[in-house]
Amino acid sequence: MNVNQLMGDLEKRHPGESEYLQAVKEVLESIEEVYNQHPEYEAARIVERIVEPDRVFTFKVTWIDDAGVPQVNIGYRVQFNSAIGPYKGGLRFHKAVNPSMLKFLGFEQTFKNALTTLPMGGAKGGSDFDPTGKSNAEIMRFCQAFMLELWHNIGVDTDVPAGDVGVGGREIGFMNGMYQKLARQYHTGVLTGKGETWGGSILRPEATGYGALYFVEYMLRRAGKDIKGKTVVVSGFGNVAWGAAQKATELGAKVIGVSGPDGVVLIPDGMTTEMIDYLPVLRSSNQNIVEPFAKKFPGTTFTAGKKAWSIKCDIALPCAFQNELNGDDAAELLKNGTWCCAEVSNMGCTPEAIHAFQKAGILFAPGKAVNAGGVATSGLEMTQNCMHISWAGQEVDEKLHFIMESIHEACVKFGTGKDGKIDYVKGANIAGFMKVAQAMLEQGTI
Ligand code: 2IT
Repeated sequence: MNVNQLMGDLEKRHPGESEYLQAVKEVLESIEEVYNQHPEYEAARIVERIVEPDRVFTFKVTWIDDAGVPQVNIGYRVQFNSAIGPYKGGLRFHKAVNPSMLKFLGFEQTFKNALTTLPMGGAKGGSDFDPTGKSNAEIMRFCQAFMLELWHNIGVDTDVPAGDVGVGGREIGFMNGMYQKLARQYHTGVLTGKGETWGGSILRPEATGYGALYFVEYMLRRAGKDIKGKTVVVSGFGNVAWGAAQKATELGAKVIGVSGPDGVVLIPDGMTTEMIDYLPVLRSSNQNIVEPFAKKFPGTTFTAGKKAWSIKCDIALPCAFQNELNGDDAAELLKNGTWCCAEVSNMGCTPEAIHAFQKAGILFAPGKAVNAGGVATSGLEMTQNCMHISWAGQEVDEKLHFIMESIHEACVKFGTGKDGKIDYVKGANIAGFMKVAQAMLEQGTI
């Protein structure tokens, strides 16, 4: 394999799709050495086949806003790879959604899902619909209009969407209701992230954040460190940041910072239960600003225009969006003594930031390993739906622990260098890639 040539060819075919090309490049660079030891992969042109999505659906979504005015958005579903199971992955509603973003996310999802130990292929979808400032009724009408197109292409054994940025339990509810009406299919397993009374798994809302902290615990334990008493900063204040803040606090860490697009809030004494409970309230207000947090809780301070990474902390947890932590942010964190960064968002760090962390030798782990507990618990939700049962929280939590531990072990197995140091990026990429590549090889050229 020649990474430069492959990237050149891909760029010609997908010009300007920067996030997608960035995600592919990171994986190809990490797997190059191992790939070249497998002539059978080269002969089957696995790498050329694995970087292209199986298919991309694009559709118009027309809906009526509260003023009675018709609005038009674009909807997408990228079915990336089904070698190890039905397509699986979230839906993102955000104004910046475009084919590049969804292809990068679908590509990442393919390897992440392979790491979970569960049989799920990779997909992603969403729309450039911006939930900011929308009423509940507008959200409902949009979700229904979106499903009016999407329902043809999904199903319990074909493609199972879930939430992502801008899509939580409320949106999944509106979409599930419309799916059932359109398809006249009442299986509970067509979407995941459902409410507990209609097929949702206990702990699915918390799972991304909880799983991330379990992974951080395994990583710290291996490095002879402990999370107790350490300072943690999370970015964002959505579902992922909420679960991460909750579990970090429960494990004895102090969450001293949270951020939004408008700025950062410093919480000198660490988050309280009341503060953690306030995060979903703030999120569902649809204003997309974090400043009200500081207004609500005396003793915390809001700084406009600053990022979470300006706060001095031991552990940095990007929980919001791709490329939210760049080279300058990494330099600032390192200067302030941060010694661990785990991506909870997908591709939360730029290549420059990752390089800076690795060069400094601090603990760093990539999103596809750290945040895989979310989709893994979606997989557990699918299992419960197919068995027509629901597991107790303890059972789901035990399974989540087991999955995160096995992902950590896979990273250690494939990422340990000759010097004994673990490169979690390499480990996660090789472990995920090898599983999908082998599955593709055994199923022929299709
Ligand atoms: O990025 C992700 O893994 C998700 N948004 C969750 C996907 C899922 O199917 O639960």
